[in-house]
Amino acid sequence: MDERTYTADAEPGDHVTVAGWVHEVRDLGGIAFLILRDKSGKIQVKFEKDEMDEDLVETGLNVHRESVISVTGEVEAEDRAPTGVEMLPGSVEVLNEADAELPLDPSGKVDADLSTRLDNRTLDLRKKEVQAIFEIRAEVLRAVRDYFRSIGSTEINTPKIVATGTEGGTELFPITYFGEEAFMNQSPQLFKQLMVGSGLERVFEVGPIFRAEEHNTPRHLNEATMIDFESAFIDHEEAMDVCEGTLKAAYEAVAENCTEELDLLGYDDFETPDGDFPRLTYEEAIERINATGELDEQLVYGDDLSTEAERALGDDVGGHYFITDWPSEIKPFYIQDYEDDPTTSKGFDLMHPRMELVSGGQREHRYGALVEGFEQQGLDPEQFDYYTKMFKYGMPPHAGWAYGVERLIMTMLGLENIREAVLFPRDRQRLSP
Ligand code: ATP
Ligand code: AMO
Repeated sequence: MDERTYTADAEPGDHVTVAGWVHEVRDLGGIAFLILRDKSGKIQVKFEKDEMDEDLVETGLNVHRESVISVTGEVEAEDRAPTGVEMLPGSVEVLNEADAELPLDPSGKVDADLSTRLDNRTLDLRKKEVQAIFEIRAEVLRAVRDYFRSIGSTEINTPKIVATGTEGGTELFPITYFGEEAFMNQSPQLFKQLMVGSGLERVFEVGPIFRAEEHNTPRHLNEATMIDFESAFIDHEEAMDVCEGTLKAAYEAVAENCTEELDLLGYDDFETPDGDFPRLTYEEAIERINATGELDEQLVYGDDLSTEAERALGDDVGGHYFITDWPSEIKPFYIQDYEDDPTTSKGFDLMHPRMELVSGGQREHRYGALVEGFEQQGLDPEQFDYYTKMFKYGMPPHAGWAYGVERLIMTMLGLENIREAVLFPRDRQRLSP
C-alpha cells in the first residue's frame, strides 16, 4: 500500500493516498462526489464523468457505503467542498467492499436504539460523537495516571481470579479453577491494602471489577472499570483531598485537550468543578434530605441512601460533595471506626448530584480490630488469612478509595445510560459482543 496520509493533513498541491470508509456517494449527473472518512475527518473526492477514465469513475461510484477504499490523487483547494479541499482521483482501490444493507447507519441520519447500537458497536463507533466519548475516557485515564504519578503512586495490577470475595462474599461470579471453586474479583480492595504494607506504600490500579448484581439500571454494570487508590500514612481526610484532586485533574485535562470532542457532544460550557467540595457528615446529609421534603418517608439514622435520597441531596447541594462519618454498620469491615465512637466509621463517599462516584475511607490496620470486624460481618476470618496475617507483620495506618470509571464519564458528559461509556457492556441481558 502507498504511504497513507490522513485526510486532515491533505493540503492543496499535494499528491497523496488517503484510505478510509466511503461515507457517502453523491451522483449529480456529469459530476459526482465520494466522501471518504478516516479517523482525522473527511475529504471529498470528485469524479468528472466525461473527463476521467471510465473504470475509475465506475469503481468510485458503485462502491457501497462504508466500504474500505484507498484513493490516490491530487489535492486541490475548493471552496464548495465541505473541508475546503477536494481530491481528483488518479486511482481508486476497493480494499474491502461492505454489504449494501447495513444493520446501523453510521452517518447517524437514521436513529438507532441503544441495543442495536451495542449489537453493532463497530459501526456505531464510526460516528464521531460516539468516538468522542471514548477519546474523552482515554484522556481521563491518562490524566488520572499522570496525577497519581505526580503524587508518587505506583501503578499495580492485582488478580481478577480469586479464592474469596473481597467485598464480603456476596454478589460474586463463581468460576471453576482447575476443579476448584473460584470467583471473579469484585474489587482490588484487599490486594491494594496489602501493597501499602509493602515497600510500595502508595499505589493505584485501573482495572476491571465483576459484580453479579441483579440490578438492571442505567448506572450499574456487571463488569465495570475501577480506579483504585490506596496510600500508607494518610488518613481519610487526606484520602478525600487526593480523591478531589484526581477528579479536578480529570476534568481539567478534558477541558483543555478535548475541545473538539466536547463540541461534538454539544458542550459549549463544559465546567471544571472548582472550590473545595463540601464535606457533609452522614447525619447532616440525612437532615438535609429530610428537610427537602422530597421523600415520602423521613430517613432515620442507619438508613442507606436510596436513589431518591441521593437525588434530593444532590439537587440541594448542586455540585460534587462528600458524605463522611457513615454509621459503622453500613460500611464494610475494612473501614476504621472512630476511637471515641465505635458506631461511626471513617468511611466516605464522593457524590455527584446524580449518583455516588466513589467509596473510600480510613482502613482498620490493627490486627485485632480487623479480625473482630470480619466476625461482626459474619465472615470467617480464617478464609481471609492471606490478608489478615500481613496485619501482624507491620501494616501502617492507611486510607484509600475507588472511582467507577464509567460513572465518572457518565456524570462528566451527562450521559443517560452508563452503557454509553463502555465499549462492550456486560449487563443482565448482554454477554456478547
Ligand atoms: P464546476 O464548474 O465547479 O465544475 P459544474 O457547474 O460543472 O461545476 P455541476 O454538475 O453543474 O458542475 O454541479 C452540480 C452541483 O455541484 C452544483 O450545485 C455545484 O455548485 C456543485 N459543485 C460543483 N463542483 C463542486 C465541488 N467541487 N464541490 C462541491 N460542490 C460542487
Ligand atoms: P464500591 O463498592 O462503593 O467500593 O465501589 C466503588 C465505586 O465503583 C463504582 N461501581 C460501579 N459502577 C458500575 N457498576 C457497578 N456495578 C458498580 N459497582 C461499583 C461506583 C462506586 O462508587 N473497595 C471499595 C472502594 C474503597 O473503599 O477503596 C469499593 O469497591 O462508582
